[in-house]
Formats: sequence, C-alpha cells, structure tokens
Amino acid sequence: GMPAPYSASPRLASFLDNKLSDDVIDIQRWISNHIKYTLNRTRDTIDIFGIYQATAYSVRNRLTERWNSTNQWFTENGVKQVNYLSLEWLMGRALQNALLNLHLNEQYADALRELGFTLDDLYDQECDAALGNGGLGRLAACFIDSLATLNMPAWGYGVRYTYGMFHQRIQDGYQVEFPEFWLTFGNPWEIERLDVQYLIQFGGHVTQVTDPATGLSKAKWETDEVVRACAYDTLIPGFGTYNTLTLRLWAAKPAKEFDLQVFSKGDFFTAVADKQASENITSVLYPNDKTENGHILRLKQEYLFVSATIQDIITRHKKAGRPLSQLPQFVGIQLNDTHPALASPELMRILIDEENLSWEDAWAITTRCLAYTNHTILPEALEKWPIGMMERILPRHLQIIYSINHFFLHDVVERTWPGDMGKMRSLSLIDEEGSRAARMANLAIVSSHTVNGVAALHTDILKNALFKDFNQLWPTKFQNKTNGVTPRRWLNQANQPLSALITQALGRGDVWLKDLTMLRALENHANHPDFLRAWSQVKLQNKERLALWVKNNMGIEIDPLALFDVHVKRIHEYKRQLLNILYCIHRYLQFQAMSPSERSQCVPRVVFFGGKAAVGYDSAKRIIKLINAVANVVNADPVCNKLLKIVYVPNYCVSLAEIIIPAADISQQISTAGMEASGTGNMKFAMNGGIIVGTMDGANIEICEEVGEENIAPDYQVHPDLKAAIEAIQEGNFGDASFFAPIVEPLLRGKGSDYYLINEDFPLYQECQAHVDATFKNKPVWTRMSIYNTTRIAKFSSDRSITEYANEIWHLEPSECILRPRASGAP
Ligand code: GPQ
Repeated sequence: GMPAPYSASPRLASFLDNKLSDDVIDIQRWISNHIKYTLNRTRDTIDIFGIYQATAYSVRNRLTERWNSTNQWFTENGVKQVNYLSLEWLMGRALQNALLNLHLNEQYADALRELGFTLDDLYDQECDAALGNGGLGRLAACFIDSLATLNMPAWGYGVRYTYGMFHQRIQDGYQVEFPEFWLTFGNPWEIERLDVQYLIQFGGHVTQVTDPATGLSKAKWETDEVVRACAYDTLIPGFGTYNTLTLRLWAAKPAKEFDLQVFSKGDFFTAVADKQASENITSVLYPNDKTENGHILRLKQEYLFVSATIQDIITRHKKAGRPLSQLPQFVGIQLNDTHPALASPELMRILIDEENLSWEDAWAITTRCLAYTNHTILPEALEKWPIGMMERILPRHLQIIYSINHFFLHDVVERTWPGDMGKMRSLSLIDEEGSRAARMANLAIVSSHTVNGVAALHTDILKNALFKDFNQLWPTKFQNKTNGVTPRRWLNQANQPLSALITQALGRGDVWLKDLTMLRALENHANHPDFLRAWSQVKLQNKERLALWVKNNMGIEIDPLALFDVHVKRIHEYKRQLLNILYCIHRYLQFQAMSPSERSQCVPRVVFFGGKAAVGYDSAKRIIKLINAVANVVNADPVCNKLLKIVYVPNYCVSLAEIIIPAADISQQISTAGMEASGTGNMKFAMNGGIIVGTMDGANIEICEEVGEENIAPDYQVHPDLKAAIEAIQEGNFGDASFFAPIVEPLLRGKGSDYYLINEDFPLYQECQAHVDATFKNKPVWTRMSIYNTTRIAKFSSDRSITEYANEIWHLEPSECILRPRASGAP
C-alpha cells in the first residue's frame, strides 16, 4: 500500500519552499556538493564523467523544483490531462536540452569554465537514452518537448528497458549488434519512485462467480503469475516556461505478493531465481522497426506497460476526488500505434471487474478516453496476437475482446450492412483466416473516439484503402495530424551557429523558437550577399564539424567543400538505400570512363549512409554490406575518390543525428511512393537548410507545398545505367557477387519482382541528381534554396502538431504554471 499522507510542519515547509538561485557561485556550490555527497568523490578521485554526473544532478534539482510547482498547479486548477502512451521514447541526451530550455547554458558554461571544464566536453560524457527504434520513438520525444513548451497538462508513459537500442558496429562491412547497457554508470536524470508501483498479473483462467453485493454473476480472473511494475520518472523541461512534465517509465520487479507459498513448498534458491526472472519483461527493447514480433515476452511487455499505466491514471484521477464517470472529462489517452492497444480491454476490465461498472458505462468511458495514431500501412507491421497466446497470458482480456467484437459486429456492422459477410470479415477484431489472431489495429479503431494518420497522403490511404470500411462506417472518426519535430533540439541545440544567425537577423531574441512562422521574415535577407555568405559559412562550419568527427572516429578524410549527400534512417527496402548505392555505382562507373578534363567539371560529393537493420532482416543486412563494399572500392580509387567518397557512419543515433543533419547539403527521402507514412528526418534536414531529394511520399509532399517545389530537388522515376551498375556488382567489383545476388537480381527480373520500384524510378533519380550537381555550382541560387527550406518549415514544428492534437482530438487547454517557490533563504 501507499505510505500515509503527511503534512509538512511550517518549519519543514519553509525549507522545502526554498528556491535555487541562478548565480554562478551557487551553481558551482551545488555541483561540488553533488561530487562530494552524492557521488562520494574527492579532489583526487573525481573525473570528467563524475563532473558530468554532478552537473546533471544539479540541473535535475532545478527541474524538480519546477516539476513540483507544475504538478501542484495542475492539481489545484483541476485541468484535463492527456497521457501519451508509447512503447518507445527515443530521447537522446538530456543535459544540453535542459540547459537550453531553461536558459541556463551561459551560467553553467561560466560556472564550469571556472571549475576547469567546457560544457561541450561534458555533453559528450552522456550516453543517449535510446529507448526506441526510429521515427515513432523520436516522434514521442519531440511531442513531449512540445507538450511541455506549450504548457499542455500532459504525461508521457513508457518502458524503462534495461537494454535500449543495440549498439551497431560495422565489422568487415557487416552490421554487428552489441548490447548497450546504458544504465551501467547510473542515470542521473531518472527518479526512482519506490512509492509508485502496481501489481501486474498474468495467466490462469477466468471463472464466473456470484457477486455477494449484487447477487449477479461476474467474471473472476484467477491468475497464476504476478510481477510488480515500478515507476521511474524523467522530468521534461519546457522551453521558456516554468512548466515541467513527467515521462514515467515502468520497470518490472519481482512481486512478493500472493505466492509466498511457492517458497515454503520447494527449493528456496530456485524460487528466488524464478522470481528474479520477472525482471526480464522490461529488460530489452525489441529492436524491430515495423516487423512482426509475436513473442510471448513482447505481449507481456505491452501488457505490463498498459496495466501499470492505466492503474496509475485511475489512481491519480481518484486521488483528485473524482468519480470514474468523469474520467473522459479529465483524462485523454493517446495510443502511439497499436503497441499499447491493450489499454482498451485493460480499462474495461478494471472498470467492470474491479469498479463494478456496467458494460455500457465502462465502454462509454473507454471510447471517450482513447484515441489512436496509426504510423504505417505496411502489412508486416500491423500487430496481430495469436489467440492461443492471448488465451494463455491474458484470458480475461481475450474474453473482453470477444465481447467488444460481438457487440461491434452485431450492433454496428450487422445493422449498417445486414448479411454482408465481406464487411464482417474485414472489420472483425479477430482474423479468422489461417490461425486465428486478434487484430490490434481493429481493436484500437473500435475502442477510440478518433484515429489519425501522420501525414496528409498517409491519412488518405488509411481512409480510402487500409481502413476503408471503417471510414465508411464512421467517417468523422478519421483525422490527419501531420508529424512535426521540435526546433529546440533540431535547430537550437543541433545547430547553434544557425540559431545564432537567425536570432541576430530577426533581432527579437529567441522567441522564434516558439513560433517558427517568424522565420519567414528572414526572406527579406535572401538577396543580401552578406546574409547569403553568413548562411553558407554556417553550413561550412557544420560540415567541418562532421568532417572532423569522421576523421577522428573513422579515419576517413573528406573535403568540407564537397557536396554532402546524406541518407540516414533505419535500413529498410522501402526506404531504398539500394537505389542510392546503385546510383553511386553508376556515378563511379561514369567517373572512371571520363577524361581528366571532363572530371574537372564535376561536383565532388561525399555520400553518407547511416542506420541500423533489424536483427533478423537479411536483405537490409546485405544492403549494409553492399554499401560498405562499394565504399571500400570507391574510396581507395585514386582517380575517382576526389569526386566521390562514401561514408557509412556506424551506430546512427540521436546524438549523431545532431552532428550529421546540420551538415547536409542534400538529404535522401526516396521511399517507394505510398510506403513512408510521414518521415520526420525530412523535416529536420529542411529545418537546417538541407535540400530534399525525394519522392512524392509521406510528408515530403507537404514540405514541398510549404517550401516551394523550386526549393527541393524534383521527383524522379529508369534504365541501361542501372543495368551497368548491377553488372558491376555481378562481376565482383565490390567483392563476393553471390552475397549481393539476392538483393540485386530481382531488379533485373522485371516489374513483378521489383517490389520497391527501384528500376522504375532510376532514370528520374539520375536526372534529379544531375540537377543537384548543376545547381550546387551556382552558390547564390543554392544558398537561397537552403534558406527557403528553413524559413518555410514552420508547419513541421511539433508545436503545430501538438496544437492540432490538443484542439481537435484531446480538447485540451494550455495551463501555464505561475506558482514559484519563495526566493527566501532558510527560515
Ligand atoms: N514508424 Cl509502425 C516507426 O518508426 N516505427 C514503427 O513501428 C512504425 C512507424 C514511423 C514511420 O515509418 C514514419 O514514416 C513516421 O514518420 C514515424 O513512424 C512517425 O510517425
């Protein structure tokens, strides 16, 4: 049970109300105190990592102060709160973000300089919080930054994986995965909440019992496994506001409850070891970007997450003294894809079995709280849980899903389309073809008041193809919410030189970081040679920073004056890294065939690739090997390597993205049309003045509308040059030809086997790249294109996305915390 509430005495309260000062000396005192009293280190044992930790603790203190006021504020004002449920949070590093959002970076830089350290050195000590795979997890991270910045009353919920995303090394050109034990040296940003924990049950069976109170029959879930979910809170600072939110992550721990008899019966040692195994549930992030999992452990992970979160939401609602009937007025629950879709049957179970509500009341509450975001139409990514597995792990939830399905098919589908078996089959929550499975997308749609796609084209495809029948049934349920990215991390933090130039040119401080539409005013400068020079100087500076990183970490020399062409994202066939590398081979063959004078006319390029392949994704892994094989040959060719270098940056992650993205002249966004739901890298590059080479897919279409088609490299569509590139691979020019045969031979077998349309798009891609080269030579024209990308990117700030979610889905009002601790000293 929870500890009894206690009211602080006046004397204790006045100590607790003390406010931290922003004086450099106070900052230094706090850092030193953390070194000495938190880390137990001395003048002889302190090292730079310890300085980073102590600095992080001192920044966390400030967040705590703000967080306490914010929570008190939300409680006293009785505001509606939204809960963003996501199995992935790709947060990256926290120190620089916190200092910039709190406007404390200068004081901290001064404080640390006097102690003998630079902030940049400390930033590099922090390891990324990589609790996500890619776009979906990073979107959650951008969204919570915007929620805090926009003063939205919100909570983020997730899983505290012991091992996050794997660490990728490239060995002999192949991807090799290593575990990343990010908590080895502790995590100064998290607060272990031993007072916030819930029991999570699994297995067993369901019986019908008579409720002594009502005399009615009700379900009783007799479970046979129990674990505890413990909360770890990370505090999320808003930019230029006191508001500070919570990201609450759950870790599985052994539970002592219910099964002490196991210990008395058998072998004590084995029983303890078995208990310890419950921690496995949250030990590792499934490193699959959009692939079927189907593992029991993943189902348990999703359920532990959902159950702890729903229990916590209900506990907080009750603590505010409100009846459950008012839950939808005060609580919004957003499902980040279907990974947390069990929230529906879990909320139903608690309301019916534990809170004794009727099915109808429980269903009304559930559907008025839940909303669902879909992030892909790729069939292999649509979650389905085998019925047998559900029955074993979550028998009561399976019953509830069957009941939801029964009411839905009979009361809704049958009434709308009497006798239409085709409609029944497509809408049912249960897939009856082959082995039976629960369709989590259908469950999420039926259980939600609103379903949204993540870019205009994607939402159209949802409405007119993937979920066509649902859209006919409930035309107002579907909405578009185009993705966005936070300009605080992706412009201010990643690109300080550009941020400074913008601040200087606009002359109104850094308020533009809360309103990117202000950047339009920069277009007045787009014809001033000084501004153009300053803009390209910033780009060059960022390219030099990346070139230095590549030299120091990979030993490759690259020329910052070359065109930097960047393709970084998860490796997936639909994202078509293969198209890009085939084009690189074509370019290489062309350079080889040229005379020296022809070569002297060409634009030198460095082509960067980066990204991780899912562990079992064979084709993606062969593509990585092909890129590295080509890089080896091209980079070692003395005739061509002045004009073409290929760099495969290992272990692409958030902190590397912050170095790579600002340095790009062009970015590759070349997914097969219709397959990339939105993309968010595209927005980050454009925001940093990188020109998109892209297909008319996902949010590329909308970026093009905003920045103007003259400011992106036009869409393309193939031919004999592709054939020559493939033949170069088949002739063994890049090593073992048979290894690459499975990925390139289908391209020669004609349309039917070129699923991702590489052949079809090759000629237009070539044209586009030629256009890039020609334009890059004309510096003023190129720089103006770059500028317009930044000045017209306002729509793609996650602030705009979150404002739309708040207005159109959550009906959530901002609530800025104006409570402050007293600035007095000790009482
Ligand atoms: N996305 Cl379903 C992921 O990163 N992982 C997933 O499991 C699914 C989608 C991406 C999607 O591919 C991108 O197009 C989106 O921009 C991103 O989600 C955020 O919506």
